[in-house]
Amino acid sequence: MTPDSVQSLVDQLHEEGEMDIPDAETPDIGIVMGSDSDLPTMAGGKGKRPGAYEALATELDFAEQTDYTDAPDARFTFETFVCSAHRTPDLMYADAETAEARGLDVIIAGAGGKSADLPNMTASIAYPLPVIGVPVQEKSVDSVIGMPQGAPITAVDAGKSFNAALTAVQMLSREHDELRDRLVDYHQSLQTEVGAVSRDLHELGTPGFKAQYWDTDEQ
Ligand code: RP5
Repeated sequence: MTPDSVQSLVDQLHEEGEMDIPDAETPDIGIVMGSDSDLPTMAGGKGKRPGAYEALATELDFAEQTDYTDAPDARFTFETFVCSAHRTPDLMYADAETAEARGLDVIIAGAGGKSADLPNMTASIAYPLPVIGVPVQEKSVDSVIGMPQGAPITAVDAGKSFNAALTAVQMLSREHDELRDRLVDYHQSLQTEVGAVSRDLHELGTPGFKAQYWDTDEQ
């Protein structure tokens, strides 16, 4: 029997799928992960490299939508859920099955372990919505990318949810010039950083660069 905590989410997703809400007010990107223990990898933080949350919220001016019926002011938004493929298959199914009706344009799905089935099952159920898989660990790569012919998934390298977010926005940017501009600006900022660091390394010399950029105990 499905517990109330799961069933209420399943019901909510189906109710949202029935609502007639303008596309501009629904989340554009759905992020799902197999466990909240995946959050440091999927969002960033807790000693992990920056994740999808930083890419979207910090670099590309998206807002996280936490109430489907009350969109944030930001035009572009994402939502976040935990859906375990093996412990809550009903929730995984409902999330993927309703995604298109709820106005999502692309899903980022991450899972860890050797049987990281959430991304590929989500891709199968949500089809034709595109799904970008994130193997949360190295040992998850084969199970995330190993889809049979005719059942597509796009995937990033282990742990690189930041890139999954960029890929999702690249997809959206084909319809939204504003997002294309944000992506170009972000790439420009990366170039600017490399240029500045290169000049400092060249002009300060290696010892001077270490003294300025590195922690003293790293030198
Ligand atoms: C964790 O369990 C993994 O990080 C994975 O995402 C999560 C969910 O696995 P299942 O509950 O689907 O087996 O080890």
